[in-house]
Amino acid sequence: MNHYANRGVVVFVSLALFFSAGLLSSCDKGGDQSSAKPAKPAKVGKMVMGFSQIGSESDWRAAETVSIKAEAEKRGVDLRFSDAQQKQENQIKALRSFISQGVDVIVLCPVVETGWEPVLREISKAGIPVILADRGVDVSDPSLYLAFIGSDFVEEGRRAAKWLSANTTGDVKVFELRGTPGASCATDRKKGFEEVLAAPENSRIKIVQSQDGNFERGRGKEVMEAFLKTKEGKDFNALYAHNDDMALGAIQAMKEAGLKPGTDVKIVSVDGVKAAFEAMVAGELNCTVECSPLLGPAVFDLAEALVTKRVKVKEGVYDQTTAKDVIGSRKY
Ligand code: GZL
Repeated sequence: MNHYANRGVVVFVSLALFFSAGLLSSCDKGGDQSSAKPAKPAKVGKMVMGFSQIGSESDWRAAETVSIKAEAEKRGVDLRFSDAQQKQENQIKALRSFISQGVDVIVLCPVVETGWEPVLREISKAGIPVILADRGVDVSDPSLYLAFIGSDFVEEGRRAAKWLSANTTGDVKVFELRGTPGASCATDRKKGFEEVLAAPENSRIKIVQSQDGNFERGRGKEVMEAFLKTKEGKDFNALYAHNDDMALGAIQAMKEAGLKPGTDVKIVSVDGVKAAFEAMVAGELNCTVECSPLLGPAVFDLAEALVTKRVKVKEGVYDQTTAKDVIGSRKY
């Protein structure tokens, strides 16, 4: 599987300069330039960005959307925002619409990893740069997008398992509430968690059942209600939820079933939304692994570098009234 490079939340500004200088363009594998339009000239005036958002399935997603829209407003960007209600076909429709609108740059939060190659090739032929925000794609030609901005989901899974290992003793029977099937963050959070459990010192920790909750609070509650009625559901003592919203739904179900979440069942989830902190203060959630949704500044820094073909350097003006104060911190 040709996974995107996963380097945490990093702005590949140097990569952006490299690409925007036309040294690398989004062309088909093997350097076939015929299918991709030549790089556009530097944009002057208001940038037009097409943003394909997954949906509004969780508090995390809502926070990401706020971060993007606030940054667009702050920078005076013409943001064409599309909410796909977690349907890939809606995202693909929006991407094609951005091509016909002739946007300067496209940002895609892909709901799942596969199925993007045809539309990404159409975008490449239109000469529009693509930035992946939040989740990754699995494509045979990584030049179909210029950079990925988001978290290291494998590491998030490792951190969840390491917390569980450090904060439990004896046999631990884990129920896993998975995110959207095929989403890079769900696949990788599972991968990282299982990687740590595979260590010999963690042989006492086992996943006894694993179900999809689609990152939604309501589904998390429903799935936990059903699980509690099963044989394993009567003999488990830990929950690993791929996001806080599903954990909070499951906590509701456990309380309604007479269990004490956070005490009878150790609960670790991912995201770090405010409701998770409220649950930890209430003693109902034990741990949340942070995954920042505040991607707006990084996304716009990179988009501006790609579209304007420049990164503005911050500079000041100094005179005799300020020289004494700053001279000690001058680097040149
Ligand atoms: C992770 C993001 C996930 C969050 C969920 O980067 O894609 O999707 O963990 C959200 O809360 O729905």
